[in-house]
Amino acid sequence: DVDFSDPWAVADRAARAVCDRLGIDRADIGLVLGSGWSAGADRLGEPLGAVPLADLPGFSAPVVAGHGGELRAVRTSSGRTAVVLTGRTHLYEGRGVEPVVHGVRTLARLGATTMVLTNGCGGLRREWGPGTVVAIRDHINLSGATPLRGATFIDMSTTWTPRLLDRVHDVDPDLPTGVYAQFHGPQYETPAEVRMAGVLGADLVGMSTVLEAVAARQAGMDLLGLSLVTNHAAGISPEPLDHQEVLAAGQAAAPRLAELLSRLIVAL
Ligand code: R1P
Repeated sequence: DVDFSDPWAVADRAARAVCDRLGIDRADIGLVLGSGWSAGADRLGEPLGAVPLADLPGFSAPVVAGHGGELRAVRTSSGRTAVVLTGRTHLYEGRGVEPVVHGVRTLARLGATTMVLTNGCGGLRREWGPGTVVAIRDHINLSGATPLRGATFIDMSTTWTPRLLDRVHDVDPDLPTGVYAQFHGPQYETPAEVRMAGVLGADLVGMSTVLEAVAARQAGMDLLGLSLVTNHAAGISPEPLDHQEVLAAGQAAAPRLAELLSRLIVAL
């Protein structure tokens, strides 16, 4: 395993490896594609190349079914370079918090100033059925972790960049916004935990995204978050939760998600 005692040094090494392997010299936009979103990588623009995540310093192959295992570079129709991670590392994998945010830090070192984080999640609102896409307006960190060390006091009052939310609404004026709460996982939430999250102001529950958002803010990046509601959260739905259901909702929504991302990437 890589030594993350200096996480930015590992990010520098990974960024150099990306440039060497893909023949690019920088990135403008970074994207992380979560559960349900990986098909979106195909419609973002002209492919510039791909490399298995496991080949890059500090990265490893995704363990979650439905996540892709590549870093891809794409030239968008507006002439910008987007670098896409088709999978992510989760806190519950037990490798610590540094690998969870390593993708965001690598993108920051590549020069990306805009980060798009996507995920599949449980929904607390009955009116948001499986397949609903929700733009993240704010978040709650229930993971018990942070990627920051020491007295690193960063402002989180506009973590999810309002200007980027406006751009999303230019593309789809009807897209709802919500508050995402990150649990540690990997067990799904209990009905009582979901009720707690709702009382605290959450609309969405999942096991990713928030720690990456903290790292992106530390790096000064603008941030957009998109959640695919794959199921109603525990207690909202009477059905037991199952990752197969998450995968099926993602597959069903894939063409719509790809269309949304392809329009967004030029609007950002
Ligand atoms: C659970 O079904 C898995 O899907 C979601 C949850 O966080 C969890 O890993 O994955 P993403 O958040 O990476 O989309």
